[in-house]
Amino acid sequence: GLSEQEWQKVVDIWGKVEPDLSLHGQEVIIRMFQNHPETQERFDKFKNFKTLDEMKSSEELKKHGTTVLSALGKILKQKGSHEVELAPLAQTHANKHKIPVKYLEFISEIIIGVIAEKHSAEFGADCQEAMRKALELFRNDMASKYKELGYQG
Ligand code: HKL
Repeated sequence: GLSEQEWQKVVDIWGKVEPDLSLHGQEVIIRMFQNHPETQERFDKFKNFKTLDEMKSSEELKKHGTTVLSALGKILKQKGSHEVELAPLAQTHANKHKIPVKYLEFISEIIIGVIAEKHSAEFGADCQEAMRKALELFRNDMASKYKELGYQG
């Protein structure tokens, strides 16, 4: 797990992300689609976007990005005691969307990259390390739930 100090770093940096959640969210989704095109295929409403312009001008994409980061923020703020928040998310991502853990790894690295770009001064090596650990814990717990639900992920 993470130490209290590490959780504090995670929660603090998230405090810098939150005022501009939709901008961060939009960036995360677009970058995930560009770096891992197979992820775009998973969304009926986005899979036909071809250009960066199309992605950038989609209010729906922006809204999705905002919802994803908002859900993630709620989880991170639980500092590991996220069972209640995580369970329904694992349920839909296993049974309905069938999202492999590998894709959760993709989005985790992209989230770290986007924060690093937008908040370089506040997101030093130790803070990045704490965030990486928090996202690893999130993924591990998603993976355990996946297995309970019979999805190998
Ligand atoms: N999704 C998340 C979080 C993540 C940081 C990791 C998260 C948090 N999702 O149709 C839907 C699809 C969703 C959602 C509705 C869909 C397809 C999908 N998601 C795919 C992914 C991928 C693969 C491209 C990845 C890596 C990923 C990661 C949160 Fe995800 N997602 C939703 C959500 C929420 C906003 C909704 C589901 C709402 C829900 O299940 O409530 C219990």
